[in-house]
Amino acid sequence: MSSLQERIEALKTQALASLPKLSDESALNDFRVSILGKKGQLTEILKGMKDLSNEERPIIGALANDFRDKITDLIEEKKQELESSKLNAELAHETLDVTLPGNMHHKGTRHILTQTEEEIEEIFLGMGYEIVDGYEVETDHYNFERMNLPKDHPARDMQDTFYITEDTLLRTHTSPMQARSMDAHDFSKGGLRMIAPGRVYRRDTDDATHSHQFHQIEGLVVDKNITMADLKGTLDLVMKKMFGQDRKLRWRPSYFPFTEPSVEVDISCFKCGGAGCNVCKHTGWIEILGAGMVHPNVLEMSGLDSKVYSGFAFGMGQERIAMLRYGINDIRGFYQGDLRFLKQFA
Ligand code: FA5
Repeated sequence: MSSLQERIEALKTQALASLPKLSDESALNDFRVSILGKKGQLTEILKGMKDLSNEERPIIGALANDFRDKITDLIEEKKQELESSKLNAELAHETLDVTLPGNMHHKGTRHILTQTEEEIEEIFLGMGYEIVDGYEVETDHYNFERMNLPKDHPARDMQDTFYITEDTLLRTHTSPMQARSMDAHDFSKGGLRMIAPGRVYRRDTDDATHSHQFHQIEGLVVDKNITMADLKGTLDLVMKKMFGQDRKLRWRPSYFPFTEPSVEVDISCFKCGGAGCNVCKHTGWIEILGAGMVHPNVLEMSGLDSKVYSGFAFGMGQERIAMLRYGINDIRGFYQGDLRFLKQFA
């Protein structure tokens, strides 16, 4: 046997013994370079080929080629084996439990007063009303004078408020939107039907049912031949939609300078159904809104002929409606931002 053949056989024995012991890809790469690289052991051995006889050269060449092919295949196999065991180790380490709860994102909810307002708006939109926005900072002119409350009118005392200047104030009710809507409306194209929700202010002492700032929804319909029957039919329908078909309404004569006749509307108590309890102060009824037929002076101040046009108007307290619907016994809960209160209405 030639010495080259012996060296190849020895290299083969040694390589086959070392290969299984390699435990990572960089060791495997070093191993490959040490045998097959430019300065590798097989390359070195083959340099001796030039000294062989013509008979020996093809035999040794075939032997070397065999060894190179075999060791190349084995290195490739080992490489794949190392890669897959590395991947398996990573997978075992990074086990993902898809049944674990995810990261919950807290989702807020609309305020109960907003929800109440939207429900009422929905009902009126269904009846063809438009929704208008008003100004919380209002003029004395629109808040009082155009509502038939001239300066020094004693009924102004019922709605004292915060003044910014002598003629500019925080509005005490949403009623100024009656005058502003009539001013803006083109009556040659037909009647006016609107509601105006919004925040109002009064110099009231805060207690369980009163706040110095609260919300109202104004309603106004002005057209030819509007009568009190229209007002009664409209409010009957809206209140039954809000509070249920078995609720009864009671109409009491009242006084507002901007309506004539004026009424206050009570609803049969949601808690006792009319028998009398602590919620309705043992009367069976709870006051819910003020309303009436638009005073001729208010129509005339908007340039309308009160012999041709008539209308009805109403103003309801949003907090009052929400309190009645959900049995809330303190108005201050709406404004304190206590999540324990607010989350009940999510
Ligand atoms: C008015 O404000 C009239 N503008 C309503 C009106 C409009 C009558 C159109 C006729 C025609 P009143 O002051 O009664 O009326 O208030 C109406 C509603 O607002 C009350 O029924 C009540 O629900 C609510 N409200 C009044 N004052 C307070 C207060 N301090 N805190 C909370 N809600 C209040």
